[in-house]
Amino acid sequence: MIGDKKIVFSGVQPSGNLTIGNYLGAIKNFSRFSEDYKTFYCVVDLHAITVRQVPAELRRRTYETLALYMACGLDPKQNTLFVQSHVPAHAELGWMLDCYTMFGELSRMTQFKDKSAKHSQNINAGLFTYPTLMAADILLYQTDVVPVGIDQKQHLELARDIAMRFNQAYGDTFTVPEGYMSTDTMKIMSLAEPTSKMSKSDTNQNAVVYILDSKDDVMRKFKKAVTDSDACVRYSEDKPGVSNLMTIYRAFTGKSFEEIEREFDGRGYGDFKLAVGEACADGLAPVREEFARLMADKKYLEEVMKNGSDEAAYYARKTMSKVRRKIGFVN
Ligand code: AQP
Repeated sequence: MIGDKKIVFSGVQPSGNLTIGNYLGAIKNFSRFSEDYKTFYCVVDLHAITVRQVPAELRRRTYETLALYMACGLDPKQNTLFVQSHVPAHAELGWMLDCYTMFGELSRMTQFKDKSAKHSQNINAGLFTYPTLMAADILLYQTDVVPVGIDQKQHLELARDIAMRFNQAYGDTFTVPEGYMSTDTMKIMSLAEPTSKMSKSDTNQNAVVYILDSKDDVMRKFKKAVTDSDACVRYSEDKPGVSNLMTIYRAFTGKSFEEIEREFDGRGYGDFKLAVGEACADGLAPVREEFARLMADKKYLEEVMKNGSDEAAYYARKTMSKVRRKIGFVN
């Protein structure tokens, strides 16, 4: 707790252009907490270097991700917005928690298996210990709630296990966090391969809708989206393409699946895809406009980063002093 408020932490990697998966699964939910919780939203650049990044692009995307947070409605006066590498305690606690995390636990992480398969030339130790750094991010702020997409559920479980293990060894040190997964949009799937997650690092540009895509691009991508030969708009596990489009349409319009099925009853997929594209492009338009305005003022973004990291570092220091004392380091 900070004052009488519970604590929320979450982060997004500046590892590519952000997708509507990142938006609907994570960032859009962040602002739900701004009023009643003390919120820390971080651009997790240390995580991004677990796969190779072009330095100039990483720098640009770090600014962009921060600007997107704000364009999606996060006011820096109400939320602590900052960059992970600006608060060295993340890496420090990450190392300490590495020593309380088992090799077997990390070996079971499905994201590690997926990413090692995808980046077989660069299976580095950071990719392996990524979940421990994520645990450090969360535990550093004594976080109560972590809003994430369902792909992060396993990592979150591990963070809870590490917190409980540490608390058992040294007495109450960390708050054990809970995940918050918005059931509506916890996993947005690829438009080209609707059984896989939509991912910002996907090389197939038609599979992914980016938050900053132009309306033309959004419309074109939805037009090409994989569906099935059934020509019936119905939500069903055996219709992953159509169900994914319905999930996206529902998120942007607020309509229920039943309403959507009624709306497109007897109409082909062509009409449906057009409507999904329109709803998505219209929903993203204000974000795009605000993003452009913010990116034109780099000084302001730097001021937000600085204020955010000063505040985050203040709370991080409190946890670190407790952790150091418990472990037995000389003060
Ligand atoms: N497709 C998705 N559906 C719902 N939520 C999603 N998230 C990501 N993709 C989807 C959520 O977005 C937050 C930030 O994700 P991240 O940047 O930490 O990395 P990620 O989960 O690895 O996302 P990507 O897009 O797949 O990145 P790359 O391609 O770089 O690995 C998280 O809360 C995540 O759940």
